[in-house]
Amino acid sequence: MTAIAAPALSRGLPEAPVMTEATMQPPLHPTSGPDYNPVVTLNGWTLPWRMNGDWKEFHLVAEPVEREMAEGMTANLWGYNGQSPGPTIEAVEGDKVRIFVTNKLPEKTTIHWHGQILPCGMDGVGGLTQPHIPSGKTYVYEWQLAKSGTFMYHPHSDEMVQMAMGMMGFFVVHPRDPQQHRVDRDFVFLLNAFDIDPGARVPRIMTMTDFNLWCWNSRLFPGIDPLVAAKGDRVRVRVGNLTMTNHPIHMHGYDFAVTGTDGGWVAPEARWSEVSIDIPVGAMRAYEFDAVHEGDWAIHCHKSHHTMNAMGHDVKTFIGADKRLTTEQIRKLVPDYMPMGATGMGEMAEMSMPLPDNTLPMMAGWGQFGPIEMGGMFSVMKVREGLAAGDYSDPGDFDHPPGTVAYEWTGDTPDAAQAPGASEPTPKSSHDDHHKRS
Ligand SMILES: [Cu+2]
Repeated sequence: MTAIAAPALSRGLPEAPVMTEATMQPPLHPTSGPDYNPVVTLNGWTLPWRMNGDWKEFHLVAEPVEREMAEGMTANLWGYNGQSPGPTIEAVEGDKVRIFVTNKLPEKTTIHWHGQILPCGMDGVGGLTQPHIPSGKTYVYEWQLAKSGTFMYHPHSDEMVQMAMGMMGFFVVHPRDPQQHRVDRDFVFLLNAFDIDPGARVPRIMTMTDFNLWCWNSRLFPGIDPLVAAKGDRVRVRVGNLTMTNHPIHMHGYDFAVTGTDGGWVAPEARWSEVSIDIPVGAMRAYEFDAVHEGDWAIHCHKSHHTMNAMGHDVKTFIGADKRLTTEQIRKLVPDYMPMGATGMGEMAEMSMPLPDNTLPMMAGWGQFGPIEMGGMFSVMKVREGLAAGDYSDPGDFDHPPGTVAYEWTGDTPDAAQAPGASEPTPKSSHDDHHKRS
Protein backbone atom coordinates (compact mmCIF):
# COMPACT_ATOMS: atom_id res chain seq x y z
CA MET A 1 0.00 0.00 0.00
CA THR A 2 1.47 3.35 -0.99
CA ALA A 3 1.49 5.89 1.80
CA ILE A 4 -0.33 9.01 0.73
CA ALA A 5 0.67 12.20 2.46
CA ALA A 6 -1.84 14.47 0.74
CA PRO A 7 -4.61 15.92 2.91
CA ALA A 8 -7.57 13.59 3.01
CA LEU A 9 -10.18 15.79 1.46
CA SER A 10 -8.13 16.59 -1.65
CA ARG A 11 -8.63 13.03 -2.89
CA GLY A 12 -12.35 13.39 -3.42
CA LEU A 13 -15.05 11.11 -2.15
CA PRO A 14 -14.39 7.39 -1.94
CA GLU A 15 -16.56 5.22 -4.12
CA ALA A 16 -19.92 4.32 -2.55
CA PRO A 17 -20.60 0.70 -3.54
CA VAL A 18 -24.24 -0.36 -3.87
CA MET A 19 -25.70 -3.80 -3.17
CA THR A 20 -28.61 -4.93 -5.33
CA GLU A 21 -29.25 -8.35 -3.75
CA ALA A 22 -30.66 -9.44 -0.40
CA THR A 23 -28.59 -12.63 -0.23
CA MET A 24 -25.68 -13.09 2.14
CA GLN A 25 -22.40 -11.99 0.55
CA PRO A 26 -19.16 -13.82 1.35
CA PRO A 27 -17.10 -12.38 4.22
CA LEU A 28 -14.85 -9.50 3.12
CA HIS A 29 -11.28 -10.42 4.02
CA PRO A 30 -9.04 -7.41 4.63
CA THR A 31 -6.59 -6.62 1.82
CA SER A 32 -5.08 -3.63 3.61
CA GLY A 33 -4.43 -2.77 7.22
CA PRO A 34 -4.21 -5.34 10.05
CA ASP A 35 -5.54 -8.89 9.53
CA TYR A 36 -8.74 -10.18 11.14
CA ASN A 37 -11.39 -12.85 10.73
CA PRO A 38 -14.32 -11.06 9.04
CA VAL A 39 -17.96 -11.46 10.04
CA VAL A 40 -20.83 -12.54 7.79
CA THR A 41 -24.04 -10.52 7.76
CA LEU A 42 -27.25 -12.51 7.30
CA ASN A 43 -28.81 -11.38 4.01
CA GLY A 44 -26.25 -8.62 3.93
CA TRP A 45 -22.73 -7.48 3.10
CA THR A 46 -19.70 -5.55 4.35
CA LEU A 47 -18.79 -2.09 3.06
CA PRO A 48 -15.45 -1.97 1.19
CA TRP A 49 -13.05 0.85 2.10
CA ARG A 50 -9.98 2.54 0.74
CA MET A 51 -6.80 3.45 2.61
CA ASN A 52 -5.81 7.13 2.52
CA GLY A 53 -2.53 7.43 4.38
CA ASP A 54 -3.25 5.66 7.64
CA TRP A 55 -6.99 6.41 7.48
CA LYS A 56 -9.61 3.85 6.45
CA GLU A 57 -12.18 5.68 4.37
CA PHE A 58 -15.77 4.50 3.95
CA HIS A 59 -18.68 6.08 2.11
CA LEU A 60 -22.27 5.59 3.25
CA VAL A 61 -25.13 6.98 1.19
CA ALA A 62 -28.45 7.44 3.02
CA GLU A 63 -31.18 6.87 0.43
CA PRO A 64 -34.57 5.33 -0.36
CA VAL A 65 -34.15 1.63 -1.19
CA GLU A 66 -36.21 -1.33 -2.30
CA ARG A 67 -35.73 -4.29 0.01
CA GLU A 68 -36.99 -7.75 -0.80
CA MET A 69 -38.16 -8.94 2.65
CA ALA A 70 -38.75 -12.51 1.43
CA GLU A 71 -39.59 -13.94 -1.95
CA GLY A 72 -42.96 -12.43 -2.92
CA MET A 73 -42.68 -9.22 -0.93
CA THR A 74 -40.64 -6.08 -1.51
CA ALA A 75 -40.86 -2.98 0.68
CA ASN A 76 -39.99 0.63 -0.07
CA LEU A 77 -37.66 1.51 2.81
CA TRP A 78 -34.90 3.97 3.60
CA GLY A 79 -31.41 2.58 4.07
CA TYR A 80 -27.81 2.91 2.98
CA ASN A 81 -26.00 2.00 -0.26
CA GLY A 82 -28.96 0.20 -1.78
CA GLN A 83 -30.16 -1.87 1.15
CA SER A 84 -31.81 -1.84 4.56
CA PRO A 85 -30.03 -2.47 6.84
CA GLY A 86 -26.99 -0.67 5.51
CA PRO A 87 -23.74 -2.56 4.92
CA THR A 88 -21.79 -3.81 7.93
CA ILE A 89 -18.73 -1.69 8.67
CA GLU A 90 -15.68 -3.67 9.84
CA ALA A 91 -12.40 -2.25 11.08
CA VAL A 92 -9.75 -2.91 13.71
CA GLU A 93 -9.16 -1.53 17.20
CA GLY A 94 -6.80 1.44 16.86
CA ASP A 95 -7.74 2.12 13.21
CA LYS A 96 -8.37 5.69 12.19
CA VAL A 97 -11.67 5.72 10.33
CA ARG A 98 -13.08 8.46 8.15
CA ILE A 99 -16.69 7.89 7.17
CA PHE A 100 -18.30 10.06 4.50
CA VAL A 101 -22.09 10.23 4.77
CA THR A 102 -23.99 11.51 1.75
CA ASN A 103 -27.65 12.33 2.27
CA LYS A 104 -29.89 11.36 -0.66
CA LEU A 105 -33.03 11.25 1.46
CA PRO A 106 -35.81 13.80 0.94
CA GLU A 107 -35.05 15.18 4.45
CA LYS A 108 -32.10 15.84 6.73
CA THR A 109 -30.28 13.04 8.59
CA THR A 110 -27.21 12.24 10.72
CA ILE A 111 -25.50 9.01 11.79
CA HIS A 112 -24.94 8.08 15.41
CA TRP A 113 -22.23 5.46 16.05
CA HIS A 114 -24.01 3.51 18.79
CA GLY A 115 -21.61 2.33 21.51
CA GLN A 116 -18.40 3.85 20.12
CA ILE A 117 -16.02 5.78 22.33
CA LEU A 118 -15.30 8.93 20.26
CA PRO A 119 -15.00 12.72 20.39
CA CYS A 120 -18.39 14.17 21.33
CA GLY A 121 -18.66 16.11 18.07
CA MET A 122 -18.49 12.84 16.09
CA ASP A 123 -21.42 11.28 17.99
CA GLY A 124 -23.98 12.19 15.34
CA VAL A 125 -26.82 13.68 17.38
CA GLY A 126 -28.46 16.28 15.14
CA GLY A 127 -28.69 19.67 16.85
CA LEU A 128 -26.74 18.54 19.92
CA THR A 129 -23.33 17.59 18.50
CA GLN A 130 -23.55 18.70 14.85
CA PRO A 131 -25.88 20.39 12.40
CA HIS A 132 -28.30 17.98 10.69
CA ILE A 133 -27.00 16.90 7.29
CA PRO A 134 -29.28 18.57 4.71
CA SER A 135 -30.58 16.66 1.74
CA GLY A 136 -27.93 16.55 -0.98
CA LYS A 137 -24.97 17.26 1.36
CA THR A 138 -22.08 15.08 2.55
CA TYR A 139 -20.61 15.17 6.08
CA VAL A 140 -17.41 13.56 7.32
CA TYR A 141 -16.98 11.65 10.59
CA GLU A 142 -13.48 10.75 11.73
CA TRP A 143 -12.08 9.21 14.87
CA GLN A 144 -9.72 6.50 16.09
CA LEU A 145 -11.41 3.24 17.15
CA ALA A 146 -10.82 2.95 20.89
CA LYS A 147 -11.76 -0.68 21.44
CA SER A 148 -12.90 -3.89 19.77
CA GLY A 149 -16.47 -5.10 20.04
CA THR A 150 -19.90 -4.95 18.49
CA PHE A 151 -21.59 -1.66 17.66
CA MET A 152 -24.44 -0.33 15.56
CA TYR A 153 -25.15 2.79 13.53
CA HIS A 154 -28.42 4.61 12.93
CA PRO A 155 -29.71 8.17 12.40
CA HIS A 156 -30.17 10.61 15.27
CA SER A 157 -32.29 12.98 13.17
CA ASP A 158 -36.04 12.44 12.77
CA GLU A 159 -35.03 9.21 14.41
CA MET A 160 -38.46 7.69 14.93
CA VAL A 161 -39.33 7.99 11.25
CA GLN A 162 -35.92 7.09 9.86
CA MET A 163 -35.56 3.95 11.98
CA ALA A 164 -39.17 2.91 11.26
CA MET A 165 -38.15 3.17 7.59
CA GLY A 166 -35.20 0.79 8.09
CA MET A 167 -32.14 2.98 8.57
CA MET A 168 -29.56 1.09 10.62
CA GLY A 169 -26.47 -1.05 10.30
CA PHE A 170 -23.85 -3.08 12.15
CA PHE A 171 -20.36 -1.86 13.04
CA VAL A 172 -17.83 -4.52 14.11
CA VAL A 173 -14.44 -3.57 15.50
CA HIS A 174 -12.00 -6.49 15.52
CA PRO A 175 -9.26 -6.94 18.14
CA ARG A 176 -5.79 -5.76 17.13
CA ASP A 177 -4.49 -9.26 17.85
CA PRO A 178 -6.35 -11.58 15.43
CA GLN A 179 -5.91 -14.48 17.86
CA GLN A 180 -7.83 -12.67 20.58
CA HIS A 181 -11.53 -13.70 20.74
CA ARG A 182 -10.93 -15.70 17.57
CA VAL A 183 -13.78 -17.83 16.22
CA ASP A 184 -14.21 -19.75 12.98
CA ARG A 185 -17.57 -18.25 12.03
CA ASP A 186 -18.93 -14.94 13.20
CA PHE A 187 -22.56 -14.12 12.29
CA VAL A 188 -24.20 -10.72 12.72
CA PHE A 189 -27.80 -9.60 12.40
CA LEU A 190 -30.03 -6.77 13.56
CA LEU A 191 -33.54 -7.23 14.92
CA ASN A 192 -35.89 -4.77 13.24
CA ALA A 193 -39.64 -4.41 12.83
CA PHE A 194 -42.01 -2.83 10.34
CA ASP A 195 -45.71 -2.18 10.10
CA ILE A 196 -46.69 -2.69 6.47
CA ASP A 197 -50.33 -3.32 5.58
CA PRO A 198 -50.98 -6.41 3.43
CA GLY A 199 -50.58 -5.32 -0.18
CA ALA A 200 -48.71 -2.12 0.74
CA ARG A 201 -44.99 -1.35 0.31
CA VAL A 202 -44.32 1.56 2.67
CA PRO A 203 -44.14 1.10 6.48
CA ARG A 204 -46.54 2.96 8.73
CA ILE A 205 -44.09 5.19 10.53
CA MET A 206 -46.35 6.19 13.46
CA THR A 207 -46.74 2.64 14.82
CA MET A 208 -45.38 2.45 18.37
CA THR A 209 -45.67 -1.21 19.42
CA ASP A 210 -48.10 -3.09 17.17
CA PHE A 211 -45.77 -3.97 14.31
CA ASN A 212 -46.77 -6.79 11.96
CA LEU A 213 -43.39 -7.72 10.42
CA TRP A 214 -40.67 -8.90 12.81
CA CYS A 215 -37.40 -9.12 10.93
CA TRP A 216 -33.74 -10.03 11.04
CA ASN A 217 -31.90 -7.58 8.81
CA SER A 218 -35.17 -6.49 7.18
CA ARG A 219 -35.91 -10.09 6.15
CA LEU A 220 -38.65 -12.54 7.16
CA PHE A 221 -38.61 -16.33 7.37
CA PRO A 222 -38.43 -18.22 5.04
CA GLY A 223 -36.37 -15.42 3.47
CA ILE A 224 -33.74 -15.36 6.24
CA ASP A 225 -30.42 -17.06 5.42
CA PRO A 226 -29.56 -20.17 7.44
CA LEU A 227 -26.55 -19.91 9.77
CA VAL A 228 -24.20 -22.58 8.40
CA ALA A 229 -21.32 -24.02 10.44
CA ALA A 230 -18.93 -26.94 10.09
CA LYS A 231 -18.93 -29.50 12.90
CA GLY A 232 -16.22 -28.50 15.37
CA ASP A 233 -16.21 -24.79 14.47
CA ARG A 234 -16.19 -22.17 17.20
CA VAL A 235 -19.18 -20.01 16.30
CA ARG A 236 -20.15 -16.52 17.43
CA VAL A 237 -23.54 -14.92 16.87
CA ARG A 238 -23.91 -11.16 17.43
CA VAL A 239 -27.42 -9.74 17.61
CA GLY A 240 -28.42 -6.08 17.91
CA ASN A 241 -31.93 -4.89 18.70
CA LEU A 242 -33.27 -1.70 17.10
CA THR A 243 -36.98 -2.49 17.54
CA MET A 244 -39.37 -1.14 20.19
CA THR A 245 -39.46 -4.31 22.32
CA ASN A 246 -37.13 -6.97 23.69
CA HIS A 247 -36.57 -10.27 21.86
CA PRO A 248 -35.59 -13.49 23.67
CA ILE A 249 -33.51 -15.24 20.99
CA HIS A 250 -33.63 -18.98 21.53
CA MET A 251 -31.33 -21.49 19.82
CA HIS A 252 -32.06 -25.21 19.93
CA GLY A 253 -29.52 -27.98 20.39
CA TYR A 254 -26.90 -26.08 22.37
CA ASP A 255 -26.15 -24.17 25.47
CA PHE A 256 -23.94 -21.22 24.70
CA ALA A 257 -21.80 -18.70 26.54
CA VAL A 258 -22.67 -15.02 26.59
CA THR A 259 -19.39 -13.38 25.56
CA GLY A 260 -20.22 -9.80 24.68
CA THR A 261 -22.55 -6.86 25.20
CA ASP A 262 -22.48 -3.32 23.84
CA GLY A 263 -20.18 -2.51 26.73
CA GLY A 264 -17.49 -4.90 25.58
CA TRP A 265 -16.29 -8.48 25.96
CA VAL A 266 -17.39 -10.53 28.96
CA ALA A 267 -14.31 -11.72 30.86
CA PRO A 268 -13.95 -15.54 30.54
CA GLU A 269 -14.51 -16.10 34.28
CA ALA A 270 -17.69 -13.99 34.19
CA ARG A 271 -19.36 -15.72 31.23
CA TRP A 272 -22.59 -17.58 31.81
CA SER A 273 -24.56 -20.24 29.93
CA GLU A 274 -27.94 -19.77 28.30
CA VAL A 275 -30.18 -21.38 25.71
CA SER A 276 -32.18 -18.16 25.22
CA ILE A 277 -30.74 -14.71 25.37
CA ASP A 278 -32.91 -11.66 25.83
CA ILE A 279 -31.78 -8.77 23.63
CA PRO A 280 -32.98 -5.53 25.22
CA VAL A 281 -34.07 -2.56 23.12
CA GLY A 282 -31.12 -0.56 21.83
CA ALA A 283 -28.66 -3.24 22.90
CA MET A 284 -26.38 -5.93 21.49
CA ARG A 285 -25.45 -9.36 22.73
CA ALA A 286 -22.83 -11.81 21.45
CA TYR A 287 -22.75 -15.50 22.29
CA GLU A 288 -20.41 -18.35 21.39
CA PHE A 289 -20.46 -22.15 21.25
CA ASP A 290 -18.55 -25.07 19.82
CA ALA A 291 -20.62 -26.55 16.98
CA VAL A 292 -20.31 -30.18 18.09
CA HIS A 293 -23.94 -31.28 17.56
CA GLU A 294 -24.85 -31.83 13.91
CA GLY A 295 -28.35 -31.00 12.78
CA ASP A 296 -30.86 -28.40 11.64
CA TRP A 297 -31.36 -26.45 14.83
CA ALA A 298 -34.14 -23.86 14.98
CA ILE A 299 -33.08 -20.38 16.07
CA HIS A 300 -35.87 -17.89 16.69
CA CYS A 301 -37.40 -15.20 18.84
CA HIS A 302 -39.34 -16.88 21.64
CA LYS A 303 -42.19 -14.37 21.50
CA SER A 304 -44.40 -16.62 19.39
CA HIS A 305 -46.17 -13.74 17.64
CA HIS A 306 -42.76 -12.65 16.36
CA THR A 307 -42.42 -15.87 14.35
CA MET A 308 -45.47 -15.02 12.23
CA ASN A 309 -45.71 -12.82 9.17
CA ALA A 310 -48.39 -10.14 8.79
CA MET A 311 -51.50 -11.24 10.66
CA GLY A 312 -54.67 -9.69 12.04
CA HIS A 313 -54.84 -9.66 15.84
CA ASP A 314 -58.58 -9.00 16.10
CA VAL A 315 -59.51 -12.55 15.05
CA LYS A 316 -61.87 -14.35 17.45
CA THR A 317 -60.76 -17.53 19.19
CA PHE A 318 -62.78 -20.56 18.03
CA ILE A 319 -60.86 -23.35 19.82
CA GLY A 320 -63.44 -25.97 20.86
CA ALA A 321 -66.36 -24.27 19.06
CA ASP A 322 -68.73 -26.45 17.00
CA LYS A 323 -69.02 -24.58 13.71
CA ARG A 324 -71.02 -27.23 11.81
CA LEU A 325 -74.37 -25.43 11.97
CA THR A 326 -72.99 -21.97 11.11
CA THR A 327 -70.90 -23.47 8.30
CA GLU A 328 -74.05 -24.96 6.72
CA GLN A 329 -75.83 -21.62 6.96
CA ILE A 330 -72.92 -19.54 5.65
CA ARG A 331 -72.34 -21.91 2.72
CA LYS A 332 -75.85 -21.15 1.45
CA LEU A 333 -74.54 -17.63 0.82
CA VAL A 334 -70.80 -18.30 0.27
CA PRO A 335 -70.43 -21.79 -1.21
CA ASP A 336 -66.65 -22.14 -0.70
CA TYR A 337 -66.61 -20.81 2.88
CA MET A 338 -64.08 -22.66 5.06
CA PRO A 339 -64.64 -22.84 8.82
CA MET A 340 -61.31 -22.23 10.55
CA GLY A 341 -59.72 -22.14 13.94
CA ALA A 342 -61.91 -24.67 15.83
CA THR A 343 -58.96 -27.03 16.27
CA GLY A 344 -56.18 -24.43 16.27
CA MET A 345 -54.62 -22.60 13.34
CA GLY A 346 -51.88 -24.97 12.16
CA GLU A 347 -54.10 -25.90 9.21
CA MET A 348 -53.51 -22.42 7.83
CA ALA A 349 -49.90 -23.26 6.97
CA GLU A 350 -50.97 -25.89 4.44
CA MET A 351 -53.68 -23.88 2.78
CA SER A 352 -53.00 -21.67 -0.16
CA MET A 353 -55.48 -18.88 0.13
CA PRO A 354 -55.47 -15.90 -2.20
CA LEU A 355 -53.47 -13.04 -0.65
CA PRO A 356 -53.13 -9.45 -1.80
CA ASP A 357 -50.12 -8.89 -4.11
CA ASN A 358 -46.82 -8.25 -2.30
CA THR A 359 -48.01 -10.03 0.87
CA LEU A 360 -46.50 -13.07 2.59
CA PRO A 361 -48.51 -15.87 4.20
CA MET A 362 -48.67 -15.61 8.01
CA MET A 363 -47.11 -19.07 8.48
CA ALA A 364 -44.70 -20.36 5.90
CA GLY A 365 -41.59 -22.39 5.23
CA TRP A 366 -41.34 -26.09 4.48
CA GLY A 367 -38.98 -28.62 5.99
CA GLN A 368 -38.29 -32.21 4.99
CA PHE A 369 -41.17 -33.39 7.23
CA GLY A 370 -43.83 -30.81 6.29
CA PRO A 371 -44.84 -27.20 6.87
CA ILE A 372 -42.74 -25.37 9.48
CA GLU A 373 -45.62 -22.97 10.24
CA MET A 374 -43.32 -20.05 11.00
CA GLY A 375 -42.56 -16.61 9.63
CA GLY A 376 -40.81 -13.52 10.96
CA MET A 377 -37.85 -13.97 13.31
CA PHE A 378 -36.94 -17.59 12.55
CA SER A 379 -34.00 -19.33 10.91
CA VAL A 380 -31.97 -22.52 11.16
CA MET A 381 -28.47 -23.13 12.54
CA LYS A 382 -27.19 -25.85 10.18
CA VAL A 383 -24.23 -27.79 11.56
CA ARG A 384 -22.63 -30.30 9.21
CA GLU A 385 -19.58 -32.52 9.17
CA GLY A 386 -16.87 -31.65 6.66
CA LEU A 387 -17.86 -28.22 5.38
CA ALA A 388 -14.95 -26.24 3.97
CA ALA A 389 -13.87 -23.15 5.89
CA GLY A 390 -15.69 -20.18 4.42
CA ASP A 391 -18.45 -22.29 2.86
CA TYR A 392 -21.73 -20.67 3.90
CA SER A 393 -23.91 -22.19 1.19
CA ASP A 394 -27.10 -23.91 2.37
CA PRO A 395 -26.24 -27.61 2.79
CA GLY A 396 -29.93 -28.64 2.42
CA ASP A 397 -31.92 -30.78 4.86
CA PHE A 398 -30.14 -32.64 7.66
CA ASP A 399 -29.70 -36.35 7.02
CA HIS A 400 -30.69 -37.76 10.40
CA PRO A 401 -28.84 -40.92 11.46
CA PRO A 402 -31.17 -43.98 11.49
CA GLY A 403 -33.14 -44.33 14.72
CA THR A 404 -32.76 -40.69 15.82
CA VAL A 405 -36.04 -39.17 14.61
CA ALA A 406 -39.28 -39.04 16.63
CA TYR A 407 -41.60 -41.73 15.28
CA GLU A 408 -45.20 -42.84 15.41
CA TRP A 409 -46.36 -45.36 18.00
CA THR A 410 -48.33 -48.01 16.14
CA GLY A 411 -49.75 -49.99 19.11
CA ASP A 412 -53.06 -49.23 20.87
CA THR A 413 -53.72 -45.58 21.69
CA PRO A 414 -56.05 -44.40 24.44
CA ASP A 415 -59.24 -42.56 23.54
CA ALA A 416 -58.32 -38.95 24.27
CA ALA A 417 -61.82 -38.15 25.56
CA GLN A 418 -61.50 -40.84 28.27
CA ALA A 419 -58.04 -39.89 29.50
CA PRO A 420 -57.90 -39.58 33.31
CA GLY A 421 -58.87 -36.15 34.48
CA ALA A 422 -60.71 -35.24 31.24
CA SER A 423 -63.64 -32.95 31.87
CA GLU A 424 -65.99 -35.00 29.64
CA PRO A 425 -68.95 -36.49 31.54
CA THR A 426 -68.19 -40.03 32.69
CA PRO A 427 -69.76 -42.56 30.24
CA LYS A 428 -72.92 -44.12 31.67
CA SER A 429 -71.67 -47.72 31.69
CA SER A 430 -68.59 -47.03 33.78
CA HIS A 431 -70.69 -44.86 36.08
CA ASP A 432 -72.99 -47.83 36.69
CA ASP A 433 -70.00 -50.15 37.22
CA HIS A 434 -68.67 -47.77 39.80
CA HIS A 435 -71.97 -47.92 41.73
CA LYS A 436 -72.06 -51.71 41.65
CA ARG A 437 -68.58 -51.93 43.08
CA SER A 438 -69.15 -49.56 45.98
CU1 LIG B 1 -39.30 -11.09 19.24
